[in-house]
Amino acid sequence: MPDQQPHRHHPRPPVRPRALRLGVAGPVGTGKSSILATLCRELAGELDMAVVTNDIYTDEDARFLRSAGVLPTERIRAVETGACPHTAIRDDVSANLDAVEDLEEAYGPLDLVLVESGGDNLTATFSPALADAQLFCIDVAGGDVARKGGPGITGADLLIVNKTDLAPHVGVDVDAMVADARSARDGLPVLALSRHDPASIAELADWVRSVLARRRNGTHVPTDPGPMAPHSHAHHHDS
Ligand SMILES: Nc1nc2c(ncn2[C@@H]2O[C@H](COP(=O)(O)OP(=O)(O)OP(=O)(O)O)[C@@H](O)[C@H]2O)c(=O)[nH]1
Ligand SMILES: [Mg+2]
Repeated sequence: MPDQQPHRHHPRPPVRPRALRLGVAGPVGTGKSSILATLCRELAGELDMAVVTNDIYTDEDARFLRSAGVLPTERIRAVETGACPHTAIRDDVSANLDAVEDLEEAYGPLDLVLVESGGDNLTATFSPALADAQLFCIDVAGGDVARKGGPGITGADLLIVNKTDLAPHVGVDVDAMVADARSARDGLPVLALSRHDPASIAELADWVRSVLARRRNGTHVPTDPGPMAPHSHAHHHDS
C-alpha cells in the first residue's frame, strides 16, 4: 500500500540560501571602499564574494577595488546612480538588485555580496529590499556626527567609527565618540576601526561571520533603520 503520510514530514534537500547582502553606507570619504577592500582581503579565502558599488557619475569606487586586487575584477560591478545616490539604495533599488542578481547568476552560489552606497553628504540608509544587513560608517574626522544621530547612526546593524589612527591628529577622543554613538543606539553594536589596527579588522570580520551564521540559521531579521530625514538639495525628486 502506498505511503499515505502527509508529505510535510519528508526531508527537503538542503537549499543554499542566496548570498547575504551587506550594505555599507555613510558620508563621503569616511572609508566605505576601504572597508569593502578590507572585508574582501579578510574573507574572500573562506567565502564566495562579490561587490557592487554605487557612484554618482563614475565607476571610481569599482576601479579602486579592482586595482586593490582583492577579488577577481569581474566580481566587482558598478552601478552609476546619476545625481541621486540615496534613491538607488532606498526608493528604487532595481538597478542594484539587477547587479546583485547578475553577479549571483554568473558566479553563484555566493555567500556574501557587499554593496557600497554612493558618496552622499546625507545619511542615506539601505532599503531592506536591497540589504539584509547594513553597516554605517563615520570617521573620527567628521565632527560630532555620532551625537547628532540620524537613521544610519541609530539603526544600522553595525556602526563603525573609522580611522581611529587619525584621532590624535584631529583632537578626537575615540572612547568618548564611541560612548556617544552607543548611547544613540539602544544596545546595537559600535566598532572603532582602523585599517592600521589588525584587532579591529578581526572584530569586523567576525561581526560579518556572525551575521552570516545568524542568517543561515534563520535568526537574523533584516531591519530598516528608517528613511533619512526630509531634505532638499539642487535636484528634484519625489521623496
Ligand atoms: N588614516 C586612515 N585613513 C583611511 C582609513 N580608511 C580609509 N582611509 C582613507 O580615507 C580616504 C577615503 O577612503 P575611501 O575608502 O575611499 O572612502 P569612501 O567612504 O569609500 O569615499 P566615497 O566613496 O568617495 O564616499 C582614503 O584616502 C583612504 O585611504 C583608515 O583606517 N585610516
Ligand atoms: Mg567609496
